[in-house]
Amino acid sequence: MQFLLLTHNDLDGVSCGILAKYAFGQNVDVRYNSVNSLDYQVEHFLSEHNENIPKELQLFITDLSVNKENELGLNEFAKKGGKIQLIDHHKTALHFNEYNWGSVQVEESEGKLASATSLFYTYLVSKGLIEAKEILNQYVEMVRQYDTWEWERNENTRAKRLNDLLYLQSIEEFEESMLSRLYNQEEFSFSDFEEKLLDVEEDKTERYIRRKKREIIQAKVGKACIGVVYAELYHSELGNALGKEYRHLDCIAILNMGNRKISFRTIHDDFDVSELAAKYGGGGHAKAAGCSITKEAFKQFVEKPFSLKPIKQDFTHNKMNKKERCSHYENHDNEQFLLYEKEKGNWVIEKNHDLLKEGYATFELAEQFLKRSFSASLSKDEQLVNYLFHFYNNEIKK
Ligand SMILES: [Mn+2]
Repeated sequence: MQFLLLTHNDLDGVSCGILAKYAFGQNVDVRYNSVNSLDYQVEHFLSEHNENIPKELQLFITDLSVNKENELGLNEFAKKGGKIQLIDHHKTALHFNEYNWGSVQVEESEGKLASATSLFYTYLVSKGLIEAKEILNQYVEMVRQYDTWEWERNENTRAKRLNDLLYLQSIEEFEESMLSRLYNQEEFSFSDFEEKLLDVEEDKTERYIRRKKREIIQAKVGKACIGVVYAELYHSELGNALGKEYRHLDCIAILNMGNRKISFRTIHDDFDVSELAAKYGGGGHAKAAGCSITKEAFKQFVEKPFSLKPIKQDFTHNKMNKKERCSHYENHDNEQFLLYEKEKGNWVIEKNHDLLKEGYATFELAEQFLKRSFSASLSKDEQLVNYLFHFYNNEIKK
């Protein structure tokens, strides 16, 4: 039997490739695809094998799913006796479960999210194509934790490092070094040289992210409040770090002018970036999506925000002007704000000494409004003191 695996080109997808090579050796041909190139590959496969259904070829598709046309084409292929197995864990692919060749599972068991690699591993073991062992379990679990972001909650930096290691070399090099580990070691480990490389890489990423925190621009796009930043590297780390630094933003739009693409990332459950991307002809998932820089996208994300100044970061070294107290904020237009709890459970905002009408139940809600509406940030201690003196002097004059 010959095998063909079409899979994603990220860590989860590549690890499916590694498992396939581990199981099938020379008998498998693995092709790594971006989200967009898979349909082209499948189309090609179907047109190639349409007349003559190969009996000795099994097609696997992992970590990605195909468009409607290919879905129907693959089903025809399967009906005529073609061997296909699609394994995915994305919510958007659940309808493939209708077919006996589709297997899509978002969770492995209750509360434990699945990844394509973990599902593919379970599949291979259940079919007797791989014998489960400790290092494979460890490897698959790292990939699963990375792909589902569980590594962050568990502080599983090994999972993060595994992903970093993939991007420090070519997929082929990564494949080879992982395979030899999986064959020959009992337990998973990085070499000293890899650890050193990863340390250097981590420092570099941190510096890059710090710089981007100072470059990000706040833009209104429709009702959404979006952070716009230019970056070619580290999109998922950036989306996560910037989202957490500027929680008042609905999402982060990362622009890569080189390939004319925008990546959207959000850390919020109540904002769906795939809907936003769809408005510009793109797509993706609720927390990560993308589109091309079309004319309309260019207008919204490049032209309009271009003249704006970057978001001011909150000043963090204060002794007096701290959050959740009587806090002073200011913006690029020199507007001054004072945020304080007027009565229990009623946080209010003064703008240039005038009280704004609206009150808020919590500090967070008030601050969110302030940041979204006025792009203000926490100022230095002396600004708070000046503001209060100004108020005091005016009171005396009265
Ligand atoms: Mn995946």
